[in-house]
Amino acid sequence: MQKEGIKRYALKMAACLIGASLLTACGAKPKSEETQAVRTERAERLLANLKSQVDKGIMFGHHDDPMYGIGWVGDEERSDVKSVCGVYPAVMSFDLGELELGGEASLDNVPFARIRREAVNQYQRGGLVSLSWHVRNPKTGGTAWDNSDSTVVRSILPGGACHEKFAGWLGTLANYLNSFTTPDGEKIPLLFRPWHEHTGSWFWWGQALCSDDEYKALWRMTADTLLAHGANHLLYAYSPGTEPQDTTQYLQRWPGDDIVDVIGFDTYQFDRDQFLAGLDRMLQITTAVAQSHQKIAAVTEIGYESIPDATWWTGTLLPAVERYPLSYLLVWRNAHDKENHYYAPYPGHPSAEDFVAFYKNPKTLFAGDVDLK
Ligand code: BMA
Repeated sequence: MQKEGIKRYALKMAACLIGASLLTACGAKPKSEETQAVRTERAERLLANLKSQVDKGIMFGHHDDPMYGIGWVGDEERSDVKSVCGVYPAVMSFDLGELELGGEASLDNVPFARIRREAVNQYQRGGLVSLSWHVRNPKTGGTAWDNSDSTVVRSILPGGACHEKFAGWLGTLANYLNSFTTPDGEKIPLLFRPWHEHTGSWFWWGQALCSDDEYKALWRMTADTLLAHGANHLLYAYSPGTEPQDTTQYLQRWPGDDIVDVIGFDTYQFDRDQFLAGLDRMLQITTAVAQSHQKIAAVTEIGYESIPDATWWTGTLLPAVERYPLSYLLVWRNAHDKENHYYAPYPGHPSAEDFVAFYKNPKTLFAGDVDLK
């Protein structure tokens, strides 16, 4: 936690304690019921380890890595990355979209119980778990991509017509996150990456769909509500798309130094030259902001759909990122339910051999190379 964070929580704690002692004096509420106002030791340790890890190399990550891959779904102890190079990625991400609806499985049909189990496994092997949230549109009932109404963010902020409904969704989210525990009952630390790609306008929380202040208020409400529900084991990642041209634009909707721990961006290759130019600009921006705000820089999503370039890993990706102080880069999912929608190689894929060279490069880190516990 940064200084500002400590200050904020110290103030909160003082307010709680004063409130509690007054209430206790009237016999209304014992102190012990107050929300824990500081982050868990494990979360603080993860943050410190992520910071020191940056000098050692760049961790490789893959979305939904142990859940499914090309030609399989739901197997145990399987991963396309592991099948190609022998080990799991150092970072795994999962998506919580549709948790808010109260069902058993995510928008990509991954059971929430399995997400929790794999997250704990990944924590225990010393890796990092990141969670995104393609949350449905609370006003229209549409998906996260329903950008038909530009008043949704306003409507869920305090005083808005959908505030109570959305606060309920945050409560559901907090309860679920609070259940990510080790067998001895300790909550595992998690990197939460909400409200991503907000510099584009394809999600209901995007650039053209809310004001700067509304977006920032959305973040604060999210972090405060989760904490009020006891979710004190989270680090937070801020990840716009590649729209920002400079650090000022990157920080236009910055939620605050006291909330954010990891800063990054999401980018995908279509045209190689354009991709490399945008990637380099975003790396310069994020690593500069990371340094001036004492945050951790990462490429929160990256990839080249179906990797139609046999030497992409060591010929394009690695040379583009290796000179930057980055915590990790993460490629998106190997979908089993969408044709040619995959971002990591699988055995027999034309780029598999090059991926092994990427894995062997001392600059890249996989599970086994790191222990963030
Ligand atoms: C997108 C695609 C979708 C998926 C969504 C959330 O980029 O992969 O198929 O539903 O992410 O995981």
